[in-house]
Amino acid sequence: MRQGITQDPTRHRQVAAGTGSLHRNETFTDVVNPVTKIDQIETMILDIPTIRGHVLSMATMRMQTAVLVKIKFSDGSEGIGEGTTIGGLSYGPESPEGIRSAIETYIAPALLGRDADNINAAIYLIDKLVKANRIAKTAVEIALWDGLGKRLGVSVSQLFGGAVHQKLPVAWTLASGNSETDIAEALQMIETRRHNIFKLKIGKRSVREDVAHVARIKQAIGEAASVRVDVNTAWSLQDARWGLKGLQDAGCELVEQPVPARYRRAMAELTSSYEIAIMADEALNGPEDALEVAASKAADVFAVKIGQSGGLKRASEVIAIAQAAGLGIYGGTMLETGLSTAAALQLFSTVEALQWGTELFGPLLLTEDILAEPIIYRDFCVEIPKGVGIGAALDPDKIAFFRRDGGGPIKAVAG
Ligand code: MUC
Ligand code: MG
Repeated sequence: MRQGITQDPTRHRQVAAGTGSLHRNETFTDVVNPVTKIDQIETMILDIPTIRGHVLSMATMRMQTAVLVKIKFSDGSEGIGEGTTIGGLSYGPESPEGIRSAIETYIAPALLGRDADNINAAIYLIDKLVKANRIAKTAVEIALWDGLGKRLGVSVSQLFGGAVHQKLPVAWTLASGNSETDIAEALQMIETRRHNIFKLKIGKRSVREDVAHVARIKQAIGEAASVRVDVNTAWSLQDARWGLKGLQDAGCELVEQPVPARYRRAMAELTSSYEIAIMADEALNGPEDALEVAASKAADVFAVKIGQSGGLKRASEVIAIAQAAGLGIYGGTMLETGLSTAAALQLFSTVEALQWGTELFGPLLLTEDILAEPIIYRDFCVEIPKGVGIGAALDPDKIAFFRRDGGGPIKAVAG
């Protein structure tokens, strides 16, 4: 345990509520209605095995690593958050270790002693002090929303204006690396009514082999389910022209991020040249990217990820840009545990039209989820967790079991 990250004492003052006497610099409002402060921020890394190898173009996952954040507030309330990426540093610019370090070293010290109820003030402060590091910011922001919801006795969806869905369609990713295994998995998911939307991970093999793999799976499942693919940036524009032509003919309905994130002109060419929908994922890092992608017509659909967007508030801004531009919306995932999945569901439940559904299946890819009450998946949908805050509580035994360091959280504590 590391302690001793202290805060400016002028910002943090214990108010003796109810004593009837005002301390120096205290106002009557402080005493009657004491401000809840951010008292302690704790981080930890969990390593949780996946149920099978998850083969993506840039990495094969056998383990998912999540960074958890617990915030304790001065009134005794708590909030929990998560920041998770995929495949170490192979998916994006933040690693689990970097996420934890950004929180401990820069974000937590700036927030200690601040007003816990003013999440906008916290977001603006951190954006000023910390550039990029969107997943780290997301983990902390989720914990702030969770704490606020719990103190007010409402769900985070309520804080975002209210849920308009109780459940949402949820896709499953077929990524065993083997067509026959993928077909068996898909048929079982359809049979048990768990999923009827499948996203296939491609981009590791040649374009020709990938198109054949997709065609085989689509043929095997027929009209019982829809098929989409995610190339995770693996193709050149030339590859993508052949790939899209073949995928379209195979009955695939959407291609996610076929070319690298910065190839906006290539994305625009593909979007205007084929009927098959083009979805932006890695290209969308917050509202500024969203505006650029929309303005340059470089996608038909946005995969909105709360972590990649920089938090729930920034994700809601990405959603607003998609809505204003008339683009489709898809609730994306970084294959997070139930914690961040619950937070994302709170936000997506407030969005009227999610034309492409969601892929918020992260907990199902893990050998065990870390929530006391698992998120419910049935009838091809995921249910929005009920309860206050993000609607999720951690299972302490599972946290203890999957912690990378086996104990001793690193804590920043208000002095
Ligand atoms: C991604 O790139 O979209 C989402 C589902 C899945 O299997 O991988 C992720 C990442
Ligand atoms: Mg993707």
